[in-house]
Amino acid sequence: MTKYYLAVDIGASSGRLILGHLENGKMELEEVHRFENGMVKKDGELCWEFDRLFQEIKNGLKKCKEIGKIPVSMGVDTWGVDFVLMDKDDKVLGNTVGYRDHRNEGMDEEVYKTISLEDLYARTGIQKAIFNTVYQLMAVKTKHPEYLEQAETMLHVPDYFHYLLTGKKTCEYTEATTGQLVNAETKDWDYELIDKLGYPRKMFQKLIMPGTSVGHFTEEVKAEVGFDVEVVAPATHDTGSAVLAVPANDDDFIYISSGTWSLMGIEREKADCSKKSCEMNFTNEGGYAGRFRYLKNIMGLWMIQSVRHEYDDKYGFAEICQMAEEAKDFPSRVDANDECFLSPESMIEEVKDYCRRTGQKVPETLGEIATVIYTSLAECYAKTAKELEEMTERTFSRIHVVGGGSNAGYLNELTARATGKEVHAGPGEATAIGNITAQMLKAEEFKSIEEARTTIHESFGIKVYQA
Ligand code: LRH
Repeated sequence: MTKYYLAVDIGASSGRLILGHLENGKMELEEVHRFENGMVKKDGELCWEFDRLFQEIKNGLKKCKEIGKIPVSMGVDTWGVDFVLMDKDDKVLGNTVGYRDHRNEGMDEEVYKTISLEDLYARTGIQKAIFNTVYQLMAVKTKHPEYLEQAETMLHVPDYFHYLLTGKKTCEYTEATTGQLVNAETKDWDYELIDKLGYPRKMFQKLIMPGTSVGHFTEEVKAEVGFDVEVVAPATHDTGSAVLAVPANDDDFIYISSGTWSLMGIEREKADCSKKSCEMNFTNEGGYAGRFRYLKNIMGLWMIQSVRHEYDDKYGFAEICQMAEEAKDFPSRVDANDECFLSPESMIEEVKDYCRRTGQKVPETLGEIATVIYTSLAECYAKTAKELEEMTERTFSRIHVVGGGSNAGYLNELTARATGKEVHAGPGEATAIGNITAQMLKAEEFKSIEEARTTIHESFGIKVYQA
């Protein structure tokens, strides 16, 4: 009997339920359900719709039942840093605010009244991003102290869905590290830091590692979807799952996990929490099997997604790539890591404004705007590759681009040219594949990560772009 494993992979712009199984030594995928995601305004705050997303997860589970493919196990991965606080009756406190909301502005300064940026980095190894959980909790503490007083539990987003499915409260390690409250040395919550900042210790659940069983469906979920299944935590941080699915076993490469964000870096056994690394703003995110992802968050295709949205989603990504290519000689560039692009009212206006402010030619057409974004991203990749080489005192000969953004052929070409490195693009569903892989490793379908990565390499088409 075929053994199926189910990945629930929810990114900032869409969610998917994907079944995976092994057949003749290859991994096969089947998408059973897909739905939209995005932050919506509620009471003036940018919020996630967790109730709707949970219903979509259950809708997808029902489809598994309909097609007669009940998985051996399932696991949820999502983006990082966001969380819910729950009171003593497990009721969510306040709005389910997302990381792009403006409540975090100025919260870095609040945190630095207690601990400096450098000390925070030395303990956690996590790069400064204004939306890290550490700053978001400070926004809650400042604006809604009553929520922190009432909070009994904090769950990150994938942990929250695991809780809704099983009734079990856990905090998975890879996702937790993105919050900047986990110690890079001990790989556990940094309770000293948590105490200093005045966040209630009791709300932080015991950390579990990817591959740990969370539990079985609650009676309610069982009754609604018509079956029971074991929930196994993958690397619940989507980037952690995506990097587990990089189709290579040597170490001569840099990866880019390309989706809403571009996460560019390497894998390491030990975190680098040095002052220099802090200054360069590299992060050490916790990964599968205790490895670290040493990388940089780059604004990524969010900029293109936002522009596309402002054109009423009229054009597909492939069309936008083509329009950008037609406008390839347009000369202006933006800093793809500038905070002004995090949550602007209008991305189109922000890009134009940036060009205006910096005395460059202002793009007018969609193709011109897209080419400014793509070329700026590729240049940012080239700069980051150089910095990675400087920090590690070595060179890397190729770049693996994985995730949905690996389909952006024009960007891959630009990346190869800007970095002078071969670009290997694919698999596009790396996050779901990594999620499934963690479950398969737990079920001993693979003996090792290396075996899993060899299988992934042999199972999915990878397109090579020469430098
Ligand atoms: C990518 C990602 C990234 C985080 C961001 C909030 O989806 O998980 O790694 O920094 O979302």
